[in-house]
Amino acid sequence: MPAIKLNVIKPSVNNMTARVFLRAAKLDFSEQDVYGQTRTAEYLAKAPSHLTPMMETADLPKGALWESCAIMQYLCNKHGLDEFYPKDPESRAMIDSAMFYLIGTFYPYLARATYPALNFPLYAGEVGCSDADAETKEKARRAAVEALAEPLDVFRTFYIGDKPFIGGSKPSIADIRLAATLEFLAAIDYQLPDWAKTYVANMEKALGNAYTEPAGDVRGYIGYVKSQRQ
Ligand SMILES: N[C@@H](CCC(=O)N[C@@H](CS)C(=O)NCC(=O)O)C(=O)O
Repeated sequence: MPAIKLNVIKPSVNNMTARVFLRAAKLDFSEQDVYGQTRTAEYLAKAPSHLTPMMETADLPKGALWESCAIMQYLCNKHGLDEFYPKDPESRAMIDSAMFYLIGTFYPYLARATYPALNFPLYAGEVGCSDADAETKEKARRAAVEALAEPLDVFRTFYIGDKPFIGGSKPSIADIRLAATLEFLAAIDYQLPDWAKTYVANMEKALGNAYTEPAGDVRGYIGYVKSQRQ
């Protein structure tokens, strides 16, 4: 029985992040599909956040860890995976900054822009989750779509620069987080700039099936929701 169990919801890019990482890092793990089970008493007893991805391992003080980036950081620290998460403080600071910027700034816009098309619930307090009419909700969604371009370009100009990846010549955990996130934009036929298309293609090429297999679940789900729309 592997020491690591990853609880996942397969259509999610937050989950895709951890799923790609565990495969790319060649760690021994098992995967449990918990779609529809995150609010059961059994799951909540382990993870009161009811979130996925959620990793279980006896090594952790509470046996459980959620937040995709924290899972990757922990596993890199635990297994000395410096190629994904450099130890040098300055290089590591750039990886951490890229991941926090993604989770704190880019992802909220992306969720508001794509979740309605994906049939995912929006967060309480958002226009899209309110009793506003459909036109008002769509106006708010379009504002989120518009807002994506600026932080997306910051990944190009600041974090990636003239290197192929945020991590340099090889993908880092921040690259896994960014590439997985960009997959959701297909749900709204967002016109990714050419550099971003090349970047995602290079990620898939560099990581091979470790990327393609979990990406297949996200892409399959997007294909399904799009087919339901027609
Ligand atoms: N910032 C978190 C986001 C996690 C998250 O929002 N997970 C969603 C799926 S996309 C979830 O598990 N929702 C199930 C629920 O809340 O019951 C991460 O990167 O892991």
